[in-house]
Amino acid sequence: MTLSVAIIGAGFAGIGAAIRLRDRGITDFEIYERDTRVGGTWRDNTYPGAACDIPSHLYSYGFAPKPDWSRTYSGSAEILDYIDEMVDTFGIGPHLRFGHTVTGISYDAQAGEWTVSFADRDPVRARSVIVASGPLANASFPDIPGIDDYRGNKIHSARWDHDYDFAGKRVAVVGTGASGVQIIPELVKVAESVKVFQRTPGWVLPRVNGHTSGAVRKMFSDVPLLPKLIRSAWYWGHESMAVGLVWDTPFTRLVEAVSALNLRLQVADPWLRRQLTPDFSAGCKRLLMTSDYYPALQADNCKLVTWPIARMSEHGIRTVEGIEHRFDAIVFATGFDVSKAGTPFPVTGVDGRDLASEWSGGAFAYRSVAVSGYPNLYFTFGPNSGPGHNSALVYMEAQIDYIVEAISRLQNFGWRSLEVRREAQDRFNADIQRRLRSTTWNSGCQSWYLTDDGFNATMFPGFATQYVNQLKTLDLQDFRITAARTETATATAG
Ligand code: N01
Repeated sequence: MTLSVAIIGAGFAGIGAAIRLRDRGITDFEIYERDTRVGGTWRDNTYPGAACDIPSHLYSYGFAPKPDWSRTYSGSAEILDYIDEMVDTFGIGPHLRFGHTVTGISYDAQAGEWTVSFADRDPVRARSVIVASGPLANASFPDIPGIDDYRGNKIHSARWDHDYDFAGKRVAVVGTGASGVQIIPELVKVAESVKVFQRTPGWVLPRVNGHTSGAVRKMFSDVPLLPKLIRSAWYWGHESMAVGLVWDTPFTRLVEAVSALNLRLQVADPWLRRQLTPDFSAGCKRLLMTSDYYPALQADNCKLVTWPIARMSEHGIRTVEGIEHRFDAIVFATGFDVSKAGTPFPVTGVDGRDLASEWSGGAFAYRSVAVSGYPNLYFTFGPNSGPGHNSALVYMEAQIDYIVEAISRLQNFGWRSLEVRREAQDRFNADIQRRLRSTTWNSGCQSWYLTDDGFNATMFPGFATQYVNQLKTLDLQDFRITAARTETATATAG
């Protein structure tokens, strides 16, 4: 049996794609998930304090509004509940196949079908494949010498050990990115002592996270227009931030000035302020949204360490000036192994071509979703689809609708394949890379957005509105269509 669609990954993107496929009457699809439950990065990131730094009315799908978010910025548990609710409400459960790790996908041009191979079950055939495995799937421990020598507890932010009791323990946190700044205030509340190992300080803006009262939630449920208006207000508020965060402009200096003022208001000690002052343009790395990080750093049981880490020892961390810091546990808030080059598993396209080799210098695609030489294959959160200033779900929703439109056309017109033309893809990428040159991400800092060679395969250089607009129309003149039998046809409809 050949499925219409195989979806790889049951995080936000995979579940969203499933909902939209069903909306279009496509029901013979399966979702393969290596874990035992849905949720992707929100299933994995359950560290204390885990929350979204985008307001929930915006960090949700437009086609699945949730009027009763309990706070402005929800915690990971409520976001995971939202994903579970979508699975129930839209009848996605029967499509889920848990515990199956995909080991490769391969295209059969003759049949116009993909074979999806697994570590633990027989392969399946599908006409189209959606790779929704997400960029933040693989937790990454840093390459610190001696990391395996350490005998205490090593805990990664994305693989939290809920059985470990931090009360009364001497704890280190390595990493002060978006995850680190959420974890540190929570650990400071319970641990005997917390030492924070900072390599690069980030720009911080306050995050006011209020509870939404029962009355307001009821009002939002009764009058659906209200949460829509709130979503719209948040959307345009974030969209305006692009002017300072995506491009280096006078507005960037304004963001930096507000952030510096926030630092001055929250941190009295000038030396600590200096240690916490970034030396790169705001926006180059992800802006940190937190109101409790600076106060936590100044708690009596917390200390910021800015000496670089030389190595790890049996008992803790040795910094370059020769001091050994001893700990009961070390928390690594050191991010993810993000595939900016290569593919999450081997992808074999037309005539045996290998996507990992083509992407070895950095990934690229057409409008971030399709790649020439790999017909009927689509990526969510593919190359150059990342937002620096707005909700990832706005981008994801646009990708999903575009992909589902392409798959519906394939089904409805009985095409064998739909493959983006190389020249359209090259044109698109030349433009993307040209536009990236003037963005803050390429302005000189180190981040997970860039390859070691400085190639940006991750971010979209523009407003969310531009990203969404380019995915509103499936421009078929940019695709090669192969009819069900053997002849090749070029459609002109847009
Ligand atoms: O990871 P990161 P993250 N020695 O890669 C440090 C999303 N997210 O998990 O800056 C010492 O940003 C590293 O230092 P430096 C969001 O997309 C979203 O925090 O490289 N330190 C940095 O401080 C985000 O971008 C939410 O110098 C080392 C930290 O570890 C993405 O997840 C919440 C080191 C890694 O920061 C990743 O964020 C949380 C070493 N050897 C996360 N190696 C939302 O709210 C690394 N570091 C939506």
